[in-house]
Amino acid sequence: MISLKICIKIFVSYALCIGIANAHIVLADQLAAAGSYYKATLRVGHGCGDEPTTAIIVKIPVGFEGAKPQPKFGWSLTIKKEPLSKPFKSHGKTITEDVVEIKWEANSKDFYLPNEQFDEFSFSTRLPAKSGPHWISVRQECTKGVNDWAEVPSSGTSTKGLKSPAALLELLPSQVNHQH
Ligand SMILES: [Cu+2]
Repeated sequence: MISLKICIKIFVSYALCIGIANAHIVLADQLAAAGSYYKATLRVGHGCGDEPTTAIIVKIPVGFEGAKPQPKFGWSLTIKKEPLSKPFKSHGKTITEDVVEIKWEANSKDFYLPNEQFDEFSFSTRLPAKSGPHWISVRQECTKGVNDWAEVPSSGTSTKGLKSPAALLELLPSQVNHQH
């Protein structure tokens, strides 16, 4: 698996380096403003070994509010909700439970994602207000075998040396304090 490193300079003083693995499961946009509404696009670069992908299951991290999947033709959606330890307000209503898991599953083998191809699975969410790195765990199921993209480095944000890292999202401090 090849990976290269790119550095992005934001504003004058804020520089971030992010490892872009062209395989694995990574987010198309790995930088976002804390507290903003964000479209998370998970790019699935390969199958399990040579086996095609049959399902993608995303664990929505704590603090990511109101996650909503983008449907995919030929794939069924399952959305799992759980009660929140800290209810929050949205559009004047108190939200007491929220989405914790989204699953896309191919309806038949016609829709399996072959190892030779890539695809994207998206959901929208409101991001936590606190800046810093967040890791999104993804389970990839194939006709044979499973990849658990859940490894997180003990410190920092480099995924070097990790066999199946979780998808990294870096939240930048936001100037705007918008209450939706
Ligand atoms: Cu990979």
